[in-house]
Amino acid sequence: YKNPHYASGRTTMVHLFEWKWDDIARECETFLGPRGYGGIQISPPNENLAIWSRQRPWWERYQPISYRLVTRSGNEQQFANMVRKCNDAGVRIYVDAIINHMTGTWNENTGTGGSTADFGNWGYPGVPYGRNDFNWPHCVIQGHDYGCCADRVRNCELSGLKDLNQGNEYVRQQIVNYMNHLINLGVAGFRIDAAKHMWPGDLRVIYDRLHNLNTAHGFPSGARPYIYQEVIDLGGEVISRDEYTPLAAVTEFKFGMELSRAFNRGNQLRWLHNFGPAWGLLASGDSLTFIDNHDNQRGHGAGGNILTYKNAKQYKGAIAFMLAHPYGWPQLMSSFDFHDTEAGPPMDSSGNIISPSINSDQSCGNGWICEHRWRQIYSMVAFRNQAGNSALSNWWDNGGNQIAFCRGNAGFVAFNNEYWDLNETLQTCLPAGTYCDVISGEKSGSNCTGKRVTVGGDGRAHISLGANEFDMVLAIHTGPESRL
Ligand code: AAO
Repeated sequence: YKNPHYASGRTTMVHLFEWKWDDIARECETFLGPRGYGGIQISPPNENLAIWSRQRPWWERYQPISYRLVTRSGNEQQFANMVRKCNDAGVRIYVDAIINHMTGTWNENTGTGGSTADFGNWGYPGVPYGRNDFNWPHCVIQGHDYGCCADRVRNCELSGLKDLNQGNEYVRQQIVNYMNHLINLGVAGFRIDAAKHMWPGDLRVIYDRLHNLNTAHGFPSGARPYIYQEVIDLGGEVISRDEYTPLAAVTEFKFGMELSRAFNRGNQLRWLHNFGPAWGLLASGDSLTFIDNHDNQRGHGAGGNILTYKNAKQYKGAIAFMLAHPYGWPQLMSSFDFHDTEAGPPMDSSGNIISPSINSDQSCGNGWICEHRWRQIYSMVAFRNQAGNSALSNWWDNGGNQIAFCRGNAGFVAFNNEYWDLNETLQTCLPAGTYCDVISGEKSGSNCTGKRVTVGGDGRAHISLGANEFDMVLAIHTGPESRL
């Protein structure tokens, strides 16, 4: 369950938060496939409660009302079409699976596909679930439970969301049926939402009943779905991520927290020389890595002081480090612009999501940020693909916030997070030649629109990164996007 089954040479996925299936299908064909992206985490595809009383917030999608594939993102036919087109473009689909719970209690009770709920009786006829399918007696997780009481964290409700009992055979089978339906439609894996709130033994039973990936979508025979479990573990709680790594991969929240701190100048970049398990991070192959996610970019979930698109220069620095560094399986965030932390995606007055528009410079409009379309970000996806499995080598630092390193003989990257310029001749490890920096610009025919770097026969090159430049990163590699 720890292999993403990316198409060959691909390494990185992006969370297209609240995107519609038709838009994702187009994005796979026109941008993500050609640019070397490996996969997409999609918003939950199963029917959720439509919460009009809160102006259709983003978080209504974390309130399941049935497993029918009907949401604001689209219906089952659109879903199937998206998966087919993305797999054909070499881009895998990973589903955000909400299997810990159903909705909370609200005054309104109709879902995005017309299913209803009878909250007082724990009734979800669209599945169907009834009172016996939930944990009993009824209780709600309190903040201090995380420090003392694993049984309460797993058997009580997460903020009032009706808590399914995955120890119940009927419940397990409904969940397995839902996930297998998605596998049959060609998805490559799952994010397991709120995994901390489910018993590892129950999750193991569910995972082991999942089908192999669908060979008609290009997966090798016998391939198991990629599973990464959302377990927030910053230390100090009774439940540890280590209870989940024997099952499948885990979201590593310490990763983005530490890199946000460093690129926010709360810690010197030079200390990153041994970033990875030496910092208390999971083993690399177990670790789904990211800077921000849809929760902590807006103050939900864990964290605080997480870098996001709102601090663009620092954020792009942290993202470049994530993508240049060999540790983990990286995931990028692709956001819609927000000021109100509860607000849903761009939508019209009927609640329909408004598609992103694409500007002439490849960026998005209509309220969508599309970090994955920022040159400094997609260029580093190509860098990571080019670097492959090569080890980190030739670490250099100035004793403070200027660092540089190589990836085998494939890539070289430098960072300047000081208040003064970086001007050094450094060992790049690359073959002699001329390269375009893929951060300040790109290759255009036989020219560079940004900086040009000349690597000598000894592998050394003069590197310049001004403190006041638009970006704090310089990156060159042996792929066709950089080598002249
Ligand atoms: C909404 C409303 C609620 C309402 C509820 C029911 O906001 O007012 O009661 O509906 O009707 C999302 C939103 C929720 C939303 C929910 C359903 O974030 O606001 O509730 O949809 O619509 C815990 C879980 C973690 C979860 C996170 C948000 O462990 O799994 O809370 N994340 C996922 C999704 C998320 C979604 C759900 C789960 C539910 O990614 O989008 O919720 O499907 C500690 C614990 C964490 C815990 C946090 C927050 O974290 O460790 O496990 O996360 O507390 O309760 C420091 C600590 C850190 C600590 C943190 C916060 O950073 O180091 O450990 O402080 O205290």
